Amino acid sequence: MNDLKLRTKPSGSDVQLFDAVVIGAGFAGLYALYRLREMGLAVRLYEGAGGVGGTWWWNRYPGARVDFPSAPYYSYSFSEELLNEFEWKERQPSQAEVLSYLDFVADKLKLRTHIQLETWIQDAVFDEIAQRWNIETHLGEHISTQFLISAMGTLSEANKPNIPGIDDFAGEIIHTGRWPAEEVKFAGKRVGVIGTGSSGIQSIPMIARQAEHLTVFQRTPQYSIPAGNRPVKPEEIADARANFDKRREFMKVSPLGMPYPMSERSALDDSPEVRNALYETLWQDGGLHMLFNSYNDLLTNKAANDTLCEFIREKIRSIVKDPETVKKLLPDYILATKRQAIDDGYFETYNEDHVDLVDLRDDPIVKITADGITTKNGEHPLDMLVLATGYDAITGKLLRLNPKGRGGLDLATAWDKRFFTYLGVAIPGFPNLFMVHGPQSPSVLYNMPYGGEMEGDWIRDCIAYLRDNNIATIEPAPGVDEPWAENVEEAAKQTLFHGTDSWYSGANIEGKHRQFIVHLGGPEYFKHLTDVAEKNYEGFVLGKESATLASAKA
Ligand code: NA7
Repeated sequence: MNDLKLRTKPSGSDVQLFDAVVIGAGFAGLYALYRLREMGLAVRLYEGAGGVGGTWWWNRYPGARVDFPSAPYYSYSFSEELLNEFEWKERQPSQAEVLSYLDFVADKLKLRTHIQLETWIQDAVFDEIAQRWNIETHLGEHISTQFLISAMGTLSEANKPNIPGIDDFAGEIIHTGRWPAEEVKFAGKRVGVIGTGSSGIQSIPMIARQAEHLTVFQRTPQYSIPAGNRPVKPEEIADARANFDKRREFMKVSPLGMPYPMSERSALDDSPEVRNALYETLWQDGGLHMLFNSYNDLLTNKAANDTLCEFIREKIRSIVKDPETVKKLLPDYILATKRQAIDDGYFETYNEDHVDLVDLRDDPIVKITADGITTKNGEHPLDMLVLATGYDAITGKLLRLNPKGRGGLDLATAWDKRFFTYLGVAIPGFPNLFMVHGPQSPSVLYNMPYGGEMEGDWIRDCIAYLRDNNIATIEPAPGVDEPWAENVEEAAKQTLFHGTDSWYSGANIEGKHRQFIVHLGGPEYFKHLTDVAEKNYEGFVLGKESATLASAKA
């Protein structure tokens, strides 16, 4: 089967020809489009949503915002012009502000004419004779492209929980990752929220402000840190603009691609008094940087991690008044090994009389009915249900597309036993398919806009190399995925991430491989990418006889 040559679709005048097709108009897809256009390729970006923005288009749930003190750092780092011309308003920008930034970028970089919105790619098959990808959209359009770039997002395939009766609910059901553009009204309604990850924790206080009654269904209590959001100060923006180059230097060496220095001290170097005083200062300031500006071993040393766990548990005890609710809210996993949440008054919300917390570990959901949720211990009548139940993260969207590579082998079959890639950017058996933020790349545990730029640059340079050397195809050599998987595993083993069930390791989706799919090497990872390129794409098989470039024909 593997040596079978497939010509998958008849070519004809209705087939649109491109050098490269990018899927997804988030940070990563827009950047890839920009760079590939810049080198003169015929490129089209397809996006299912009605606008650019990717995850920031879909996640309009109340309270959605960037989770580290980021303005102006949760943005593209490559262009001084973009930094100088966009006026950030909040330290941790809201979903609406990030979306307006990406709209500004799409206009500024003149990307819109190359973007086709409201179009889902529903089929992608590699044609081994033409050495090109044949693509079909949900509108029935046929496209032939030499290169296919997946920038479909890591948190884009919503997880609808498999709860008996979920489709019987008579009220409105909304997933946080598919939030409608028009305002959702909670006033006068009995609302249920399932899930207390980042999305639940951000939205619960906002929903509680309006709803007549709110019931939160919690499976795992979380450590959450105050967001500490505030208007960005003019001097912070001025400083970022004045230190454009310095900021990029910092990001390059930072383990997480962040533009500020990280602590170099162990949490165990300080006395409990000194340590708690530092935690208190950072807690008051707010934001995820509490994890990195405090100590350098919170994610590598369990004893160090325990110190911050206990500090936050103590905060929960002091904020929440009802002792039974406190018990339900106290987390006991290794802090930050599940996605760390930030909040705006989350724990305080449980002091409100109209807010109830159901601990699903003691009182599990039995079924959803037309009128609400039935748990082991009772009925919870609801008018509206919010699913803050997360995503089939990192691999979900690509697996839904399920591209077919050499010999007609589809991705779901190829990844049947485990996820494998080379460098997190390519998959053996799938020539000329590149992923940005793919499994086994740093993706969600790195500054994503910056990581996306570096991966986008690598893909651009790779395509330029192929073009300059008259090479038609590139794909990982047989066997290179195994050492790469070991490399990913090795980096994870240096940390505490291995100890926790999380979506980083597929534990949130029934039947998904239990495999840690985030590369934690940070700068090491990007050095590896550069080394491979400098060695003329070591570990890849390069196929001669270049397919004619659509741009060359034009
Ligand atoms: P997460 O972090 O995956 O959180 C999902 C939450 O939903 C989490 O509390 C889950 O509990 C819970 N969950 C999932 N399935 C169920 C079922 N079947 N029953 C009860 N509870 C369930 O997704 P988020 O959207 O919050 O966060 C993703 C964000 O990370 C993204 O938006 C960025 O802000 C960063 P569990 O912990 O698995 O026990």
